[in-house]
Amino acid sequence: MPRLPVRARDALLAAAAGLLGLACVLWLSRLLAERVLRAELDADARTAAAAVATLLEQADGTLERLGQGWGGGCDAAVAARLHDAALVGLGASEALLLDASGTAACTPAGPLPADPARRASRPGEGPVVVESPSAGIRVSRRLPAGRGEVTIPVLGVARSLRFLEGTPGVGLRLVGTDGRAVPLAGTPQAAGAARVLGRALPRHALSVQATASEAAVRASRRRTLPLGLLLGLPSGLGLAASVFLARRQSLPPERQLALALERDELDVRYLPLVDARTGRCTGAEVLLRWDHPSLGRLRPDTFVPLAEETGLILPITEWLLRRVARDFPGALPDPSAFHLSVNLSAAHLRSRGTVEAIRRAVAGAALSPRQLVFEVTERDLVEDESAQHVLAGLEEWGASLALDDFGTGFSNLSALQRFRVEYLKLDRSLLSGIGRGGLADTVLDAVVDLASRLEMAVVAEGVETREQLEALEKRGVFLCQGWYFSRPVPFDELARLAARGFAGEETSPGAGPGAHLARP
Ligand code: G
Ligand code: G
Ligand code: MN
Repeated sequence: MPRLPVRARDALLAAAAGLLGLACVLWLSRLLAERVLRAELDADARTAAAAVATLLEQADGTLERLGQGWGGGCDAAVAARLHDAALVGLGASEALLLDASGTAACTPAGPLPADPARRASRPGEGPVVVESPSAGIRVSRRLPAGRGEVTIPVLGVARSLRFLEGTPGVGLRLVGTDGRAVPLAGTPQAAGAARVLGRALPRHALSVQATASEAAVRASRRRTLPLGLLLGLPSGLGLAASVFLARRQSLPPERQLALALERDELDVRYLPLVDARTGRCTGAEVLLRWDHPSLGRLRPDTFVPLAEETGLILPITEWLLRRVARDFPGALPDPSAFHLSVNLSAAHLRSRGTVEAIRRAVAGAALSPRQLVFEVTERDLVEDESAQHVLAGLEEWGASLALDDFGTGFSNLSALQRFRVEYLKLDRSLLSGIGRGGLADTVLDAVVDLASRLEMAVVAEGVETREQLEALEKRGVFLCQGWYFSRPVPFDELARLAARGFAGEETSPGAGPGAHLARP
């Protein structure tokens, strides 16, 4: 039997589709992580900007009050004012008053010596931020009429932004118009941040930026990863399964048939053969069925031609015989007198290994070759060497031969003389117009006459009505199969029918033929 496993290409395609599905969902979870992180940074920046704006406004007010009425110099009264304004107003212990030259300064503790370097570092007009890691942010204000400048540190900013300290890798900074950045809280991003979200202060030329490091970005992705996997794995698996099934469905029919054999999708039904004289079921014809995964139960005329064309009919018939050998004898009342007929095709007659394969398939079974009938159609009964070999081999083994579909093709009568054919099976088309005194009756007469002259037992196929049965009986044809008696049935049903028999009306009214049409 040919071994036809799942095509590697289908499996690979399905796996690729599954991975693609998983990747898409993971990518979406990554997008989600990015959005969440950005929303968090934006909220941080907004909160911090509001806090910084409030502090700067307070500082502006304080600076204004300090500057008013200062005429230069740094006596005890000025220092005390500076101390009160800074400390009381802003909680800042450091505050600085610079004179017009910008060098001499006054602190809450008293005068500072002139320092040219200090002047050089003075920024321009208006409230500004000076970078000063120890003191934090400084706010400065120029005094009117060039009297000098007042500057104080804005403390408390970092204190009010403590909320950020729990998030590693996330930091806040204040950025001036010159682009210089002062760290406010959290983790300062020294070597450039992976994500930056800024918020401008409404009344100062400053903005607050919330930053996240690469590590923080990764941590955020890690948070959405379980969700991504939870959704992505089933989606990926589902996608892989659908692709695999779609590939299976789109397989060429001959591959589907080969897989059917491998996957046990084939089944058999038994069509009872009845002797109308006694009503006894003396045998049955084995018929194939295919439970196709998407098309449902198929009858053999839809796939047997394909099986014959591709040569798959050989392994299929071997399977069928193994199945018959397994079913037999079941609960048959008289197994040794029972005949089972199996259809052979032209491919069987062409293959020299047929007899050996058949013998192997039923070896060890309770079925003897005498109980087997092999059906061959007229068309296939050609006089070539291998057909002769096969038919002679079957005969030698002890099996019988039936000529199927008789009356449909051109009968190769010379072939009939060469082979020992026990049965002629009248094709069911011969019965269709019967009993109306037309040509159909004449043809049936001639065929039955020919069969009896050839000294073969005649079997009528496709007996559906009482009229057909009577027409056959009138001509001496008693072996019948057809829906009048029974549809093809599973083996246990066959055994039941054989035990009960098909009694005629005269012996058992009501329970006779046709009263028990079994499912096909
Ligand atoms: O059961 P149904 O009427 O569908 O059968 C249709 C045809 O399929 C019949 O002509 C019958 O001979 C053929 N068939 C059924 N089973 C087999 C089989 O096992 N081998 C071959 N070669 N033909 C079969
Ligand atoms: O071709 P072959 O003789 O192998 O096939 C016989 C087929 O005829 C079977 O598939 C069977 O299902 C079908 N058959 C059997 N009895 C009847 C019947 O009474 N009417 C019709 N229409 N088909 C039948
Ligand atoms: Mn047949």
